[in-house]
Amino acid sequence: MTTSAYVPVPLPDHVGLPEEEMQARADAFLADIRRRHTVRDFSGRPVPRALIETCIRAAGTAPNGANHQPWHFCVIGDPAVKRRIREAAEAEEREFYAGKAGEEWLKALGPLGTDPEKPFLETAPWLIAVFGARRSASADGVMRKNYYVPESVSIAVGFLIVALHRAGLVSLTHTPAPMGFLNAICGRPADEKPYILMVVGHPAEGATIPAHALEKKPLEAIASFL
Ligand code: IYR
Repeated sequence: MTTSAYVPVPLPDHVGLPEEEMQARADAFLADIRRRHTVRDFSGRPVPRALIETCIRAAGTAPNGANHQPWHFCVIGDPAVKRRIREAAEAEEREFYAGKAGEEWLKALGPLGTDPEKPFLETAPWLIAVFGARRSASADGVMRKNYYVPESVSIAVGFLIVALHRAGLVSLTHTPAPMGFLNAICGRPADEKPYILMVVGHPAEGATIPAHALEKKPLEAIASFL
C-alpha cells in the first residue's frame, strides 16, 4: 500500500471579521443571491470568453473528494456545435414529454411551462457541458480513482452558477435525459458522465420566469437547529 504524507501549510488568506461585519456580509450575500433566477429566454448578446474562463476557475475551487477535482467543463460557443446539441437534446425531450416522463413528473413541470423546444441551446452565446470522471489523472499524470464524483461535480456547478450570477450573467441548469450524446459531441471519453448542461448568457428583452419559481420555502421549512 502506498500513502502520501500530509504536508501542512498555514491557512492562507483567511479574513477574520467582527460579528457585525459577518452578519452584514451574510445579509448582503442573501440579498444578492435572491436576485438569481434560472432563465430560459436568452438573448444572442455575446459574452467574452475571458468571463467564462474566470467563472470556471471559480468553479474549480469547489470542495471535492480527496482534492482529485473530478470534473471537466466543455465550453461550446461554435454555432454548429450548439445546433447539434440542440437537435440531440430536443430529440430526447420529445420522448420525455410524449410520455417517458410519466404523469406525475409532467404534472410537476406544469408550473414551469417547459416543453421539448429548446431554442436557447442555439441562442445563448455559451453552453457549458459539465462532466464527472470516475477516474482521472493527477497533476503528474498518474491515473487514479475519484471519490464522491456526483457530489463534487454538483458543488462545482453551484460555485459556477454563483460566479456567473455575480458576473452579471444568467444561466440555466439544463438536464436533458439521457444526455450521453454530449460525450460524442464534446469528444469526452465514454467513462465520463455528463451531469449538467449549463446555458449561459444575457436574458432576452422581456424574459419571463415562472411565478412559481419565486416561492422559496421559509427557513423553518428547510432547517432545524438541535
Ligand atoms: N429536462 C426537461 C424536463 C425538466 C425536468 C425538470 I425536474 C425541470 O426542473 C425542468 C425541466 C426539460 O428541460 O424540459
